[in-house]
Amino acid sequence: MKVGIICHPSIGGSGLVATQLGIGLAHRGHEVHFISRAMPFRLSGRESNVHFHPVEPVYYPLFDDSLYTFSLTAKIAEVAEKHDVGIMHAHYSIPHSLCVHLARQISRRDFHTVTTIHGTDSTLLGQDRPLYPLNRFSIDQSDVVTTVSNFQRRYIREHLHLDRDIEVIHNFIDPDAFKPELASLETRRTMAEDGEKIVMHVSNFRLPKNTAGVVKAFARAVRKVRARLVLIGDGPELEQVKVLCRELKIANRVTFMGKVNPIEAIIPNADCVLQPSYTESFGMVSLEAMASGVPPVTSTRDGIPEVVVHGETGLTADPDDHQGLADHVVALCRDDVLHEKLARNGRQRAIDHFLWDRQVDRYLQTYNQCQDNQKISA
Ligand code: GMT
Repeated sequence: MKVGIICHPSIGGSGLVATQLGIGLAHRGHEVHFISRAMPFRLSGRESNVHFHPVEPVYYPLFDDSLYTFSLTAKIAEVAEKHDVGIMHAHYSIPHSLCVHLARQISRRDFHTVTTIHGTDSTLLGQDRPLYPLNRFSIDQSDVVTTVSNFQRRYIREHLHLDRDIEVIHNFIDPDAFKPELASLETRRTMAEDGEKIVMHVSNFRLPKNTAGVVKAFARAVRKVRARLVLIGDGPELEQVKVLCRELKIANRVTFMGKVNPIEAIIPNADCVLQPSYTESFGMVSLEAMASGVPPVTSTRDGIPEVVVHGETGLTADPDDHQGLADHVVALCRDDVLHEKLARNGRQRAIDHFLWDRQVDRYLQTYNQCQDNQKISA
């Protein structure tokens, strides 16, 4: 099979899932064509059966933007024709699903279209009024629509008013890449002093991630346990977070690491991850933590409970319940028996429910189904 994958290349869950899917398909011998503005961050460019097609921006002095959707549409059509690609898979619908739909209209090579909705492409950004009708229309034009949690499917049906099949394929993890054995004293010592527990948060520091809630909960927890907050990532809320750390007089307890890639050898050194998002279709960091044997303290919202089972594989609370979140952090720092139980169960759940291999097969079945349907109607 020849598959085109269209994704956002920067650090983020949708790009990560798209990349791992492409690598999984390539391992099975399929030919994979990534189409994006830059090399997706987890791709080396040396993987066999994998090709990368950069989308060149078009600048014209009359316009402020780079007319990306035009260039992307043209590139998708060109790749389909030149490489005889039969499936084009858009990850994150805005603007990819529209570009794929338009490319199909202009390409001389007919192809099937798949859209995977990841989160804010249907919730926050997807509800933006100027984007809404075009986004809804282009998703509906896809031969197949998938999303990453049952919560997200319900949301799409109710809020995008789409009365059509939407398949849930949960996100996935490679348990050989994320594993407890990667913890090392040497790496741990780059983040915290001996005897300090590590509470870690990883995100793009946007409002939905509730980074202020992370700091407020940690400020309460640190009154009871000797701990350090390790913040990984970068984004618009970062400066505000620094100010809050100073106001709450915990700046000396916080380490800012900026963007870290790869993250596999970092997460296993944490005693817990603290991810109290306001909205999250799935929550890749909590899954990465579980696979790494690190219990997540996370929120009760949206798709998170499909990943983290409260009291079994992690602990959850309302994102504004700073005391509840703090109590969970304290419990994990103090209670070794609880920590060990959640760590063990979390890794097992990651393997049982979110295995990379199995979910790649689910996507392959979906591709096969849309090809079979076409043959039947032809
Ligand atoms: O929608 C976003 O905020 C960005 C997107 C991304 O590209 O990282 O994140 C979404 O997709 C991830 C992968 O499927 C999910 O793990 C995240 O939960 C989801 N984010 C939200 O729903 C806020």
